[in-house]
Amino acid sequence: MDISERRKAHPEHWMKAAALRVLAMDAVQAANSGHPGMPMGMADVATVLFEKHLKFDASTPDWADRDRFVLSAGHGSMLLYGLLYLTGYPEMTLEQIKNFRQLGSITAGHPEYGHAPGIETTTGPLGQGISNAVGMAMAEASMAARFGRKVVDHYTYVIAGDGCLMEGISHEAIGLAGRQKLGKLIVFWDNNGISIDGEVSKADVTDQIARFKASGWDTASIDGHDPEAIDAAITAAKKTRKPTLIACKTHIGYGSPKKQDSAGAHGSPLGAEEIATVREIYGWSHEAFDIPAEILKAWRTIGSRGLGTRAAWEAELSGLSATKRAEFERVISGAVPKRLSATIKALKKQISEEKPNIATRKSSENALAAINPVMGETIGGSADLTGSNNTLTKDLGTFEPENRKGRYVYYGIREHGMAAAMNGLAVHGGCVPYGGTFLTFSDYARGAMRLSALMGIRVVYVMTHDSIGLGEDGPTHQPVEHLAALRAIPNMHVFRPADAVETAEVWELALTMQDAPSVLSLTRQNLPTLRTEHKNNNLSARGAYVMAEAEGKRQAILLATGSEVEIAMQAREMLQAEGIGTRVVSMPCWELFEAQDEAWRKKVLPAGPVRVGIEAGLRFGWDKWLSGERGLDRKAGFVGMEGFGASGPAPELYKHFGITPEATVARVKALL
Ligand SMILES: Cc1ncc(C[n+]2csc(CCOP(=O)(O)OP(=O)(O)O)c2C)c(N)n1
Ligand SMILES: [Mg+2]
Repeated sequence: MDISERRKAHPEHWMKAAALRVLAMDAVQAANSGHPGMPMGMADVATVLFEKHLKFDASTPDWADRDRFVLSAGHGSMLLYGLLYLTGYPEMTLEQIKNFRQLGSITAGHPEYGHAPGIETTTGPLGQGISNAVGMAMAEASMAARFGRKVVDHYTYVIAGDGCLMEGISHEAIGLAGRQKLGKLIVFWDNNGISIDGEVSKADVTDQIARFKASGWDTASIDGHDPEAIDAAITAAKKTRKPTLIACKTHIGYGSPKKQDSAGAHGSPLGAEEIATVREIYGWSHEAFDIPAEILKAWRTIGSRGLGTRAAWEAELSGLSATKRAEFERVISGAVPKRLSATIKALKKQISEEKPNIATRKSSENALAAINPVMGETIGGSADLTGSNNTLTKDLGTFEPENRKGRYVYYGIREHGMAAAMNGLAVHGGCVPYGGTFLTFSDYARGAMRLSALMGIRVVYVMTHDSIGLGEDGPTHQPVEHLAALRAIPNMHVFRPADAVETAEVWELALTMQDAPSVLSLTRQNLPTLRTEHKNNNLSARGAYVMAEAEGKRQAILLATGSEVEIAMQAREMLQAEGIGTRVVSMPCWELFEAQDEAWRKKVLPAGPVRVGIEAGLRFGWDKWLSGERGLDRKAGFVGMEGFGASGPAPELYKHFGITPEATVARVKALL
């Protein structure tokens, strides 16, 4: 069917979809940058979805029970901005559309979470959106089990491109979704056969339908420009108990004589002349950014279609018992329960009395055993290392199709998919995800971890086996550059607790700080309890603090994190015995220390003494604390790794690589 026939067959639909197409063409042209091809190709699918199926109310974008819509093919951002503007999301004004991709506008190059209501997650790095959506659908299922279908009953829709499906992360995501039978997850694949380098077939001949089927999905193949076929496919997909892939055969740059079906439509303006031609083909006679009243009205009617449903939903919410309703509102707001603080204090007190000699991964499990019963919104999990990451606590139950009340997810060996799903759980709201793997495999999750930080969302990465201290598994498994690499991500809190007390403290911080993700770097090897005197205050909250003060004249400061604080304490004993006054500073979180005022930082790191940093990782980044912050190059030293580790028992490795109290003492003395 050519365009003139399509226009005749569905004139009203055509004009609504044309509005989306024209806005995309014009905004990209005005910005002289952007991606018109994808919105022009997927406008029909988006129009039918919003008009006939999506449950939303543009006037109340944060309605907790709205359907989620994820534009995984984030380069097509103008499709999303156009939808939000046309349906009447208050913040998405025509002014913002005109300022597409300009500094300070909410219409960024790729959709950014937090810029405007209606942008459910940040997309652009291909494959992330579809993988976030898996987490959103999991959150929906979990919330429904906890609060009932009367208040939680929504779908998650995704538009994904060839790129999203080619990315490895999609394989992890669809495997997880298939296993979890996420029947309310519906993915539209913009099957246009084109990516930046030209025909997709140059690089990929995967039978996507067969791949999704093999992963436990339902599938459908439709003409992505036929509104009736789109409607029928969505109606069918909503009924099944499996997630559904709807392969939509489309034309990139639909209607552009020069660019349709070519990579030329992907990521550059069509040009004024071509745009004029396309307008004619569309039957669109209006100026740029001029949406005729009648068409805008039709779109606004779509935007307010959900008003009644939302009002009814609010009545349902009021019908919940007071306790349940308060709990629902609390978890949606993201606030931690009041009991959390007292729970952590009690745990800390118990630890300082019992003084266990345990790995911080075990301390983390103990902290979770206290936290999980008071925080019904935690959703734990691990990428097939449950017994090693110590992420499972009693009574969580397994999250699975037969038990949506379960709060523990077996993510499988899918670090990246796990991290992206956790992002989805977090942005959905009502869930606080944490998930484990070995610290060294943070590399495999990093793409999604960076987005947790960029979005500023509460996701807790439980990363155990955090140094050569893991021993015999050797250098493939021993992180050396990872702490530096994670600290390099803005807005990521990297916690490396020194003992069981600090571990309890950093868990409290990770759960309380709603606007940043956290990495908990935890040991495999046992560590003594260093904080033997109970303090109600969360000392880790300031990032670094004096763990042991110098006796006599303060000549040295040892700065250490995690397992190396014990080494610092032993080195201090030896130095004090020789009359060298030595302070030990524990630094469980650089980022929080950085955020303290100068007075605190100066108190912890005064000018003058020799400073030696101790961490079983690379020095990269440490000089900020050693020679910066009132320190001096000639008085700064570091005890740590200089390259990859080795396979062997942990105590021997520490000796072999010279991360010992003796080496620390020698370093201090050489600098005095
Ligand atoms: C992880 C990642 N790699 C590369 C890119 C750069 N990139 C943006 S769009 C694109 C091609 C996507 O092709 P497709 O999904 O088919 O989109 P279409 O051209 O059909 O709009 C690429 C490689 C990216 N955004 N993310
Ligand atoms: Mg494509």
